[in-house]
Amino acid sequence: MASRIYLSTLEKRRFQPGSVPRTELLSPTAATRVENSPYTLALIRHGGTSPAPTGISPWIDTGLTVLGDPAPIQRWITDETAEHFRSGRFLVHRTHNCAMVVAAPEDTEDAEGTAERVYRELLMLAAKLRLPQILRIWQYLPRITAPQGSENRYQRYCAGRQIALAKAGYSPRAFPAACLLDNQGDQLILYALLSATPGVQIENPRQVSAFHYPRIYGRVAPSFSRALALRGAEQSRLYISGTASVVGHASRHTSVEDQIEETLVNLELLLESAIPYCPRARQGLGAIIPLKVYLRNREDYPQSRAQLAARLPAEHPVIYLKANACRENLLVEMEGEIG
Ligand code: 3EB
Repeated sequence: MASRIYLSTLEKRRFQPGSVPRTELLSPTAATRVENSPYTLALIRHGGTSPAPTGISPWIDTGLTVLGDPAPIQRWITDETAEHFRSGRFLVHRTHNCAMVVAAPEDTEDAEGTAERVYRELLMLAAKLRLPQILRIWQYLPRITAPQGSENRYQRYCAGRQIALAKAGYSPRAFPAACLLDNQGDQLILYALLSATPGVQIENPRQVSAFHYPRIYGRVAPSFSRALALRGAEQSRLYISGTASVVGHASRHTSVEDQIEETLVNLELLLESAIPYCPRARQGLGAIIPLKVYLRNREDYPQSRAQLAARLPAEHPVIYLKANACRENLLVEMEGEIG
């Protein structure tokens, strides 16, 4: 059989470097219309009931409670055909250059063991898919601040996560952008964006890198980057970690108003640091679509909404979710991407 010399148009597109997904916001009805599109990588839904992925479909349910208006669906779109299949505990949505993978393992009393196992499986899957870079990870852990021994579950989770990453030889310079909050359910919900090419780590000059936090917050520091930038063929993306009212390494302020203001200062400075790698970061907070805001107390929603409306462009899409951050004194956390 003659060897193939020419690449088809589809193959050429597949081998174009830096093909990364972008996102758009859709109504639930519009999202249902594109669930079978070959270019739909994943559909992220908040406020749904069943977080466990059952059949093979692009839907990813966070199971989190939405505050205020129903949240739009965030569609991750690729310019290559996406495939959807199961691999072990994970549901995989992939193209040649990237994947969104999701798992909802049963939570155990031992958050360290849970984290070590799921990260080990995630890293093995990433290697198998030849998409070794974890760019972004979303993690929702039940009872995040409940005690476990002399520590709490978040601190144990940090230990398990670090053990698995270190065993795989994962460099702190490549730590994913992450968020880690609680959910009201009994499963850890974890989904991650994997890539063939590494991102550029962006840290925040007014915050100590999380992986250098002192031991007062736990025996093992959290393994995440403040943000990762990924150079695309046409446009760069920025994946922004959960950002809170943390200055240096300490939580600041007791009121939600002040925490929101401090969080926005953190986000703005992080974006400024990212401009060389993602020019759209110059547009500031308005470039983060949607901005996701996690609130510890649902009573803080009206105040938060009014405060953010004054700081964002008119009609800017913000999704408010009820979730507890990993430190009890943090009332708010925000994340998103420049997709
Ligand atoms: C902070 O700045 C807030 O452990 O994966 C934010 C994002 C936070 C991710 C994680 C923790 C994590 O430390 C908490």
